[in-house]
Amino acid sequence: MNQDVLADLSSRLPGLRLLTDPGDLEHYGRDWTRRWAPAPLAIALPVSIEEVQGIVHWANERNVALVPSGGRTGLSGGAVAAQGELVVSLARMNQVLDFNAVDRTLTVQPGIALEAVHGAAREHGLIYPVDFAARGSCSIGGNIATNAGGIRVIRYGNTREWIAGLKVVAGNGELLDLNRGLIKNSSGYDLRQLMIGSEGTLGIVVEATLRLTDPPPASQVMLLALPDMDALMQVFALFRSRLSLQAFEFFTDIALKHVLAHGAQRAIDGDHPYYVVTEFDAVDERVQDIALEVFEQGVEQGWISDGVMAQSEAQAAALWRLREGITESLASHKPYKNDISVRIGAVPDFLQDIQSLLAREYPHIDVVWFGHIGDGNLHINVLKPASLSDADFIAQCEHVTKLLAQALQRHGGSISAEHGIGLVKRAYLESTRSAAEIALMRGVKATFDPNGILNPGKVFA
Ligand code: 2HG
Ligand code: ZN
Repeated sequence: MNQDVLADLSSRLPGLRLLTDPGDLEHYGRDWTRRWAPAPLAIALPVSIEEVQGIVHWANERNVALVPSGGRTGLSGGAVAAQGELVVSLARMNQVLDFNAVDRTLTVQPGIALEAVHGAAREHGLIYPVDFAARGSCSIGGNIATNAGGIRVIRYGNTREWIAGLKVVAGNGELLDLNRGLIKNSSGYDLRQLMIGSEGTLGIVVEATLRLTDPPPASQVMLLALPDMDALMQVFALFRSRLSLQAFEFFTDIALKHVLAHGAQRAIDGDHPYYVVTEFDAVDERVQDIALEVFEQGVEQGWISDGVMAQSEAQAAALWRLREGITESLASHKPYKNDISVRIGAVPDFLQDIQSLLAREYPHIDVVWFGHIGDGNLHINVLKPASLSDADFIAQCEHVTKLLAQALQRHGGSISAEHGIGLVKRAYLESTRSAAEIALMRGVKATFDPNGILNPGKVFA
């Protein structure tokens, strides 16, 4: 049966590369979540927009579900193919197509890695400023599909700020050329923005024109140790009032324990419950003095217990590793991940609320807190104890996530700040989106993908 379907696809698109080896099905059938057993029909590796269109037209006619696939570093199951879907990997469409010096844009294919985009921008003396730890493995198409955020959002915003144009094959097979690099365009609905963050449920990104910008001035990186969670936002307000921040990230002592066990270097002695890595513009010596002044002020107020300022690029990288290495250092513990956000102003009350909730609900389980606290975005990784089965552990975490979702509703937050809804957060979409909004979203889905072939089951059931 599967053979017949694939033979049909091959006769329709004779040049299309298809993979069906069990190892490939396993590799391309999952993302960084490990909850679902991969079971795709096959993997298609198109090399052109025409081939992508051909696949989508064929899938509509034959009623075959498609899972668009980038670097599969996602954490919400958005790229999982566990139901006999055809995975459409954009891995072979990974070239830089154009650089426009006047527009300051870079046009790329969707399968290019974020790190390669960074490199291409740098070759022209510019930067593409969205950045995060998975930069080497994730693809720009996947970044666009989730409106990826990362560690520089505080300065530069999310992916959506940097997409000047998008070519997309919609669920009905039509090729849309959206916004075409325009800075100003008030001619109707902005379908480009609708595509960004749609998790492969409305269309497949086949080309993107990225906005580039000037590199930031020289910067300074500091690691701070804090005595309690309340101090986090106090220190943030203090640093932001005097310094021009490029990043403000936090993590807890448990995160530090794991990242150190994974090879990172300790930078501050002693036991401290909370840490902050911050980076700020440091154009001249004066900024160093201001940073020290601000640091002293924080110490006097009792908000900062210790700190270190990087003395070299290597030391700055070592400090960043303490934050950026967390996800990898936790992977073997099969963490259950929450990726939540509230307005920056709501963070202190929200933290109070959920701190007691999590302490009560996970009394004997390690809960690792970290994330982009300067954006109001918190990552909570709950580590599976060896004594619990996968199923029991997930059931317990789902129960707590329901309570967390209620807290988010009370505080006006979001159940997914930057990782997307995918399969993992689907049951909680109603907690932070109204019934009216969801009904409109379903309508949008039906318009772009009338036969429901694009990433079915993701975002909505
Ligand atoms: C990060 O900020 C990523 O490091 C991953 O968004 C977060 O592993 C996580 O929960
Ligand atoms: Zn993050």
